[in-house]
Amino acid sequence: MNPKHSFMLYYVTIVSLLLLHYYVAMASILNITTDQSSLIAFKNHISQDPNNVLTKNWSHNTHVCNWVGITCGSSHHRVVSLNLSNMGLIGTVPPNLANLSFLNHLILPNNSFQGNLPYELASLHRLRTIDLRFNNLRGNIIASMFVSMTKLTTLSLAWNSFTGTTPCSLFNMTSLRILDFRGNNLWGSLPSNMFLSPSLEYVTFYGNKISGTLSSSVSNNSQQLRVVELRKNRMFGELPRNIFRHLPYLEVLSLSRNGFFGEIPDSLFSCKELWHLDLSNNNFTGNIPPGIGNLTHLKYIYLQSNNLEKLQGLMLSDNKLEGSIPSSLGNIVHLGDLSLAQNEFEGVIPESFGRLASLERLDLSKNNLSGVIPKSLESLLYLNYFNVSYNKLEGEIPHGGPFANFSVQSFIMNRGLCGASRLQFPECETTGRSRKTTAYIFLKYILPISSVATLLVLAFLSILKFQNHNKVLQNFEVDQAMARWRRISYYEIQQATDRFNGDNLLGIGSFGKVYKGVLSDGTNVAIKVFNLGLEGAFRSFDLECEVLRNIRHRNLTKIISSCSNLDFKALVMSYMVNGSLEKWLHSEDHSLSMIERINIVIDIAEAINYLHHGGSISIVHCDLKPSNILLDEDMVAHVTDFGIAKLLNGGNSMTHTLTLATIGYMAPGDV
Ligand SMILES: *[C@@H]1O[C@H](CO)[C@@H](O)[C@H](O)[C@H]1NC(C)=O
Ligand SMILES: *[C@@H]1O[C@H](CO)[C@@H](O)[C@H](O)[C@H]1NC(C)=O
Ligand SMILES: *[C@@H]1O[C@H](CO)[C@@H](O)[C@H](O)[C@H]1NC(C)=O
Ligand SMILES: *[C@@H]1O[C@H](CO)[C@@H](O)[C@H](O)[C@H]1NC(C)=O
Ligand SMILES: *[C@@H]1O[C@H](CO)[C@@H](O)[C@H](O)[C@H]1NC(C)=O
Ligand SMILES: *[C@@H]1O[C@H](CO)[C@@H](O)[C@H](O)[C@H]1NC(C)=O
Ligand SMILES: *[C@@H]1O[C@H](CO)[C@@H](O)[C@H](O)[C@H]1NC(C)=O
Ligand SMILES: *[C@@H]1O[C@H](CO)[C@@H](O)[C@H](O)[C@H]1NC(C)=O
Ligand SMILES: *[C@@H]1O[C@H](CO)[C@@H](O)[C@H](O)[C@H]1NC(C)=O
Ligand SMILES: *[C@@H]1O[C@H](CO)[C@@H](O)[C@H](O)[C@H]1NC(C)=O
Ligand SMILES: *[C@@H]1O[C@H](CO)[C@@H](O)[C@H](O)[C@H]1NC(C)=O
Ligand SMILES: CC(=O)N[C@H]1CO[C@H](CO)[C@@H](O)[C@@H]1O
Repeated sequence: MNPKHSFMLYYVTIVSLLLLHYYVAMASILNITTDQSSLIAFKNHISQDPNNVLTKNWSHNTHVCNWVGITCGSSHHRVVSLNLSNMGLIGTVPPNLANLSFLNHLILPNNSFQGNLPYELASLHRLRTIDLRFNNLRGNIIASMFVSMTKLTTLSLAWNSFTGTTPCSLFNMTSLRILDFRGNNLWGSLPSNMFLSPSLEYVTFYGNKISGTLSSSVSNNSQQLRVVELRKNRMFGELPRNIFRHLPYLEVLSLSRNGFFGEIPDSLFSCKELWHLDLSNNNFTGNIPPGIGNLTHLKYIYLQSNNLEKLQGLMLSDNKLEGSIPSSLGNIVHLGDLSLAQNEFEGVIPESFGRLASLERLDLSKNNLSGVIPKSLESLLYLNYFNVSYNKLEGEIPHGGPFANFSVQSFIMNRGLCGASRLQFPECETTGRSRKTTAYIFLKYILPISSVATLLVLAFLSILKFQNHNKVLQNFEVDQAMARWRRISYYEIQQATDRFNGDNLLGIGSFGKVYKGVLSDGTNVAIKVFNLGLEGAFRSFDLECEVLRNIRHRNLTKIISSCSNLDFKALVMSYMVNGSLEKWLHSEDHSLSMIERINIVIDIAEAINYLHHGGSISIVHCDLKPSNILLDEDMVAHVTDFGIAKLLNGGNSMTHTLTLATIGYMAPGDV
C-alpha cells in the first residue's frame, strides 16, 4: 500500500470513529432529564412572566411532561411540543432549546421574546411547526437554519423585526405548507422559483420591503398554492402573462400597494377558485380581461388606484360580490358595458354612473340595491340596455334621455318604483301623504337649497362679526377638548362591550367594527375598533386622531376617548340613540315632522360651515348623505364618517389635499 493511500485510510477511520462517538454520546446524553434542564434554562431566560404561569408551574416537583405548555411523546417520553401562546412572557430564546431533540412544535406566539433566534435550533430536525408570530425577535433570517428541518410544514415569523434578504432557499423545501413573514423588514427580491414549491399553500410577505419583479417560473408542480399575499412591498414591473396559469387552487391574491404596472394578465382568470382579488394601489393599466366573468367564487375585488380608466367592459355578474357598489366605478369613463347582475350588492346606485358617457349596457339586476334610480343616468346618450330588475329600488323612474325607450322588463320586481305611466307604474305621490317621496324631494331639493342658504347667511355673519375672534376661540376650544379627552384601557373597552359581544355590534366597515358599549360610569358609547390586520388601519387611526385635534363641534360626532397600543386601536364616541337620518327617511315605522326636518337641516349646515370655515384647515366632507347623519336623543343631527373627506391646507391650495380616513361611525359595508 502506498503511504498516501494508507494515510487516507487512517484519516477516514479516525473521522468515522469520532462521528460514531459523537452520535453515541449524543444519544446517551439527551434524554428527558436533559429536556428538563433545557426548559429550566429557557425559563431562566424569561425575565417577566406576568401571570406567574411558569414560575409556579414549572417546578422540580412535577414531572416535566406535566408542565403547562409541554407535551411529551407517548412512546419515547421526550418533549415533543412547547406551546406558550399569549402569555405575555418577556425574555430571549436560549440555544439550550436546541437540546429538545425530539421537539415537533415550537409555538410561542404573542409574547415579547426579544433578540436573535439562536442558530443552534437548526439541529431540531424533527420540527414541524415554528410559530413565533407577534414577538420582538430580530436579526437576519438565515434560511440555512431551516432547510435541514425536512419535516417543517409551518414557518410563521410574522410581526417581528427580522431583517435580511428574502430567504430564497426556503422555497426549495418540499415540506413547507405555510410561510408567513408578514410585518418584518425583509428586503431583496423573491426567487423565480417562488411558485415552484410542490407543497406551499400559503405564502405571505405582507408589509416588508421586498423589491424586484414577480417572475414567471411556474410549473405543474405548484398546484397547492391557495394564498399569495405580497401586499405593501416595493415590487414593480409587469406580471408575466402566464404567471397564474398553473395555480388552479389560488383563492386569495393580494398584490396591492406595490408598483406593478402593465396589463392584468388574463391567466389570472384560470384560477377558478379565486374569491379575494386585490390589485389596488398599483399602476395596472388597460382592460380587465373578460375572463373575470369566469371567476364564479369572487367575493372581493379591489382594483382602485390603478389606471383602469380605459377599461371598456366590466363583467362581474353572477358572483357573490357584496357591499355597496363603489362610486369610483364612475371614473372609468370609457366603460361601455357594465354588468354587476346577480350579486349581493346593497346600497344605492352611485350618482357617479351619470359620468359613464360611453356606457351602452348597464345590468344591475338581481341585487339588493335600494334608493332611487339616479336622474344623472338620463345623460347617458348611448345607453341602450338597462336592467335594474329584482332589487329594492324606489322613487320615480327617470324619463329623460334613454329612459324614453326602456320597457317594463328593465324595472320588474322592485317594491317602490313609480312614475313612467307608459310602463304602467303607479303615479308618484307628490303630496305629504307619502313619507318616502316627501323625504326624497326634501333631501334632493329642499335640503341642498336650504343648506346653501344657511351657509351663505352663516358665512356672511362670520365674515361680518367673528372675523377676528374666530381663531382665538377655536384654539381655546381645541385645548379644552384635548384636556377632556382621556385615554381608556383595552380592559375597559372589553368590559364596556361585554367582551365584544355580537349583540352589541352596530356595524362593520372597511377598517373594523363598531360596537355599542356602556362605560363604567354608565355613559352609553359607540366604540370603533380598528382591525389592524387590514391594510391602512393604523394609518386610518392615526389620521382620525390627527383630525380630531383639528375639529370639535357639537354638530359633529364627538369622540370621548381613544385606546391605542401596539395591537389594539379603538375610538370611543358618543352613542347616537336615534340612529341615522337614513333610517328615519326610509323606514316604515319612523317619521319626521317638518320642524324636525328643518332643525336637522340647520344642524347639518352649521356642522358643514364649521368644517369649511371653522378652523385653520378647511375640511370638505365629500360624502354627505342621510346615512352619515346621526341623531341623538334630542334629535340633534351630527355629521359623521369623514371616510373620503379632504383637508384643504390654508383653504386655497387644492393641490395639497390629504385624503382622510373614516371618522365617526361608518356606513356598514363601506369597502
Ligand atoms: C439521562 O442521562 C443522564 C446522563 O447520561 C443520566 O444520568 C440520567 O439518569 C438519564 N435520565 C433518564 C431519565 O434516563
Ligand atoms: C401545571 O399545569 C398543569 C396543566 O394546567 C396541571 O395539570 C399541573 O397540576 C400544574 N402543576 C403545578 C405544580 O401547578
Ligand atoms: C397552543 O396552546 C393554546 C393555548 O393553550 C391553544 O389554544 C393552541 O391551540 C395551541 N396550539 C397548538 C398548535 O397546539
Ligand atoms: C395576546 O395575548 C394577550 C394576553 O397576554 C391576549 O389578551 C390577546 O388577546 C392575545 N392576542 C392575540 C392576537 O391572540
Ligand atoms: C444543551 O445546550 C447547551 C447550549 O447549546 C449546551 O451548552 C449544553 O451542553 C447542552 N446540554 C446537554 C445536556 O446536552
Ligand atoms: C402542465 O401539464 C399540462 C398537461 O397536464 C401540459 O400540457 C403542460 O405542458 C404542463 N406545463 C408545464 C410547465 O409543465
Ligand atoms: C405610477 O406611475 C406614475 C407615473 O409613472 C408614478 O408617478 C407613480 O409613482 C406610480 N405609482 C405607483 C404606485 O407605483
Ligand atoms: C371562461 O369560460 C369559458 C367557458 O367555460 C371558456 O371558454 C373561456 O376560455 C374561459 N376564459 C378564460 C379566460 O379562462
Ligand atoms: C338582501 O338584504 C336583506 C336585508 O337587508 C337580506 O336579508 C337578504 O339576505 C339580502 N339578499 C341577498 C340576496 O343578499
Ligand atoms: C329609441 O329607439 C329608437 C328606435 O330604436 C331610436 O331611434 C331612438 O334614438 C331611441 N331614443 C333614445 C332616446 O335612445
Ligand atoms: C332583466 O333581468 C331580469 C332577470 O334576469 C329578466 O327577467 C329581464 O327580462 C331582464 N330585462 C331585460 C330588459 O332584458
Ligand atoms: C354650534 C352648535 O352647537 N350648533 C348647534 C348644534 O345643534 C343644536 C341643536 O339644534 C343647536 O342648538 C346648536 O346651536
